[in-house]
Amino acid sequence: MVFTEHQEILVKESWEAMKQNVPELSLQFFTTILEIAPAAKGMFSFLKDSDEIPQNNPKLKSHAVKVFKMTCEAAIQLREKDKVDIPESTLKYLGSVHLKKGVIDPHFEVVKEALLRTIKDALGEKWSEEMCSAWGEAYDQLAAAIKAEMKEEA
Ligand code: HEM
Ligand code: ISQ
Repeated sequence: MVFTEHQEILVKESWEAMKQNVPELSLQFFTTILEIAPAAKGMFSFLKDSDEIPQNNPKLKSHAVKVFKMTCEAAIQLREKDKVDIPESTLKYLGSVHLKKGVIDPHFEVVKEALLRTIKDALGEKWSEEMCSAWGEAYDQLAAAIKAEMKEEA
């Protein structure tokens, strides 16, 4: 599938707007993941031992931001080179982290849904269907790269 310049711009611009409010964004993202899949809670070290989602956990924030940033970077790479191009070392590391935590393919759909819902909530009237599918496509390609690596390592 061709990733257009317009799609790249939609992703980049919406990320620029959203990153102004990282604390809220990361909490919302996480809350949505757990709404869709409550059982995922046990997988995350920063959630395991608390009843609620910690409001001010630096690790939660920085990881959540990485998911957004990496998806945004994937969009740029798709537009520039028609493929997701993550450094081998990063991919290997992410493959092993997710494998070790017991992440399986259907989980990727949960995170996708949560990501897209979070974007919609964050952007309000700036949100569009087209923007949503641009993020969705970039995420799918990024997820495919991580899943492939996980299968290699399994
Ligand atoms: C950790 C990204 C999908 C669960 C991480 C980390 C990153 C990341 C950057 C932090 C690694 C570190 O520095 O230690 C991504 C991206 C994804 C994705 C880009 C999809 C494209 C998923 C899915 C799940 C998941 C589908 C399952 C619900 C986890 C868990 C950790 C983790 C449990 C470890 C957190 C901890 O306890 O420290 N992920 N992830 N991830 N991810 Fe993902
Ligand atoms: C890690 N992997 C996937 C999704 C996440 C959401 C919030 C924090 C960390 C994450």
